Amino acid sequence: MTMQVVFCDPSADAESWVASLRRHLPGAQVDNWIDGAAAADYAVAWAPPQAFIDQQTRLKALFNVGAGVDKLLALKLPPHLTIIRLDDAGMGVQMAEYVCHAVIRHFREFVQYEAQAAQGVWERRKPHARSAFAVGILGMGVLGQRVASALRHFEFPVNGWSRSHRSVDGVTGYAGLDQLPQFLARSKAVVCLLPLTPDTRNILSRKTLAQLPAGAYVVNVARGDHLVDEDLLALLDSGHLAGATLDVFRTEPLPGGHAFWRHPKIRVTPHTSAQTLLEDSIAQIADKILAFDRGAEIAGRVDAARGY
Ligand code: NDP
Ligand code: OXD
Repeated sequence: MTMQVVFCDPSADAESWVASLRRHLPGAQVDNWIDGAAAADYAVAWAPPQAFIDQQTRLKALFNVGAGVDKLLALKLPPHLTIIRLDDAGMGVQMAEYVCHAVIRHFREFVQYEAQAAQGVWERRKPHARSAFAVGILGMGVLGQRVASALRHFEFPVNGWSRSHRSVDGVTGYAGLDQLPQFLARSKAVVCLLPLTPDTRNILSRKTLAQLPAGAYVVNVARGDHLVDEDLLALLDSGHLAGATLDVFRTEPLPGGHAFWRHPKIRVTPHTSAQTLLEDSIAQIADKILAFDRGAEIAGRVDAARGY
């Protein structure tokens, strides 16, 4: 029987994605989903509508075209649906360069140098001790580990926080809520790379951000709902936090009137820290579909009960 694959991403250029899937899976029948389409064996989808899930009743697995599955898990899914998320697929290196850029920009005081240059001021600022500038990464999964290794390349001390204990070369590991206060107190910059789950929603709040050392810097590249916007603004305005680089927001696009756009200590980018790359993603998904179909073990299985 010919393998049936259905693609569904209402925000994508479906023609290009379907064409790439067809190239990588020449033996399969690949179609873009339309309402009422026949049920397929495998789905390749990003943020599909509930009707897609309700109609695709015989899926052997759904391949999520992204690392985060929060939007997918917010749907009503059949309890035993196998979900596989993207595993790096070219996002790790992008995330590493984005986070290193944000951290180094703050650590090396480029903002201040730009202000000086605008005034024609030639003045060296006193260097900061790198060994005293530990960067804390919330979420030491696929992307967190890639970012950690890039930061280590620049010889920053790195702290990592995860749900379970993880031993990562060159990283001081912390796990669970019990160890979150120590992790925060020892991190001069904090980078959020957690999945959005009931346990991690609002994790960057006044309570946690106030536990960072005075003058700390915040980078959120995970999901907007991790951050309590008003709490960040209050701690920036009180002077406890030095600044923030934000790539993700509760409402995207970030509404025109949102205070983040104009705050002098906040830098905003449009959910671009690690973009999903068509060819890398489809190559990975196609390989995994074939492996799954022959019964082989594959990486990136989502545990829906855990939320990631
Ligand atoms: P992984 O699933 O590989 O890693 C998740 C990490 O978070 C793991 O280390 C996990 O701990 C940890 N974690 C989960 N829940 C908790 C918790 N309650 N307490 C402490 N630690 C927890 O995900 P990825 O690294 O692939 O991706 C991370 C997120 O990045 C995605 O979910 C997505 O939201 C975001 N993202 C953003 C992009 C952007 O462009 N802005 C692009 C791609 C992803 P443990 O190791 O113990 O399991
Ligand atoms: C993802 C994203 O989760 O693009 O992959 O945010």
